[in-house]
Amino acid sequence: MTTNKRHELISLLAEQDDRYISGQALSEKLQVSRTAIWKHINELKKDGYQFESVPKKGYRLLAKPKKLNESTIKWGLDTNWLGKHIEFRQEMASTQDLAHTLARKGAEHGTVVTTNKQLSGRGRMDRRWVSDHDGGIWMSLILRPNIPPHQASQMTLFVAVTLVETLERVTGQQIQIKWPNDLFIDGKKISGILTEMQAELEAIQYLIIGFGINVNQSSEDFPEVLQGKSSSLRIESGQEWNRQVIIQNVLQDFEIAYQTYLDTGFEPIREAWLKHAYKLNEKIYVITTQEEYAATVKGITNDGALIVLNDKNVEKVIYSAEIIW
Ligand code: BT5
Repeated sequence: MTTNKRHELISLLAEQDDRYISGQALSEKLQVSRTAIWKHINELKKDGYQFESVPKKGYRLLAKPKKLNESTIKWGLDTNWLGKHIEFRQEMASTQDLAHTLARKGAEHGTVVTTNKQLSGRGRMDRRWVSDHDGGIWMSLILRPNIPPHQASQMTLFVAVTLVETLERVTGQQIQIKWPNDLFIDGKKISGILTEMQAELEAIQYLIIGFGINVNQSSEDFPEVLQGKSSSLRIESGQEWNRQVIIQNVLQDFEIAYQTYLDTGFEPIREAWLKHAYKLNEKIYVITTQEEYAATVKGITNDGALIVLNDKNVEKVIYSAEIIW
């Protein structure tokens, strides 16, 4: 049975809610033999699906697996191009690295790379991203957008806005964006975004959008250096979350928002970003290679730089600096 048939089988079973569906009905709908259905149900059980089967009545789906893999993500995923190809491994060094390798070999636009644990997850400037725990979402998307390379910086902000909106809707938490790429709940980091690009002068060959979301970790799961600074959706909301559901929502929203971004440009994203901006109109301290000063956060430019007012009320545009928030 092909992977598609298998997804159809799971969808058919899930559509029944609490009712049974007979092996005969399944075999007719999927146009495969009853033996094939039976074999496949057994394979799905190994994947963590739980069924009840009653003679003369048929099968009933009792529980979906919690474990993450290619098929549990794909099951019920309602996208047109994002995640049609999913590269999943139980663990890997970094989803960014594998995504780069696949992209260089020609992986298609919308390929998703994900894993349960990263052994060398990384942030910007080769900082370490703690992700050797299977409670999070560690994911990289391969995109081949038809935009000029200088516009790529907008993508990090676009991803931040899209992630915030999805995570707020799914979890009911209030999430803020700390410029440029951190998602915060109540002053603690729950997610980080890393955009990397391979480009020529005129055109982007590919973008790798990586993001990590702390979902089900508890406080003890974070190393000491991150205590008090990092958090997870579970810690903040007091409940566990199904990672597949979050991933599916993220991918579905991302696909729609991506098209809107290509059609309408950056302005709506800038506005949405401002609504979620961490410390907007509040004081921060900026340290650059040339100077350091107290400033007030005012907004972002169209290329994603931070706009602040310094202590003499002069506007400054920051592309990179150390900021004490
Ligand atoms: C980021 O970098 O925040 C981008 C993180 C991107 C991670 C994803 S996971 C999937 C993909 N594969 C990868 O290998 N990476 C991407 P940056 O702004 O440089 O922040 C890094 C800093 O965040 C670290 O120096 C720590 O202070 C903090 N940090 C590390 N792990 C964390 C975690 N799990 N939760 C919260 N904060 C963390």
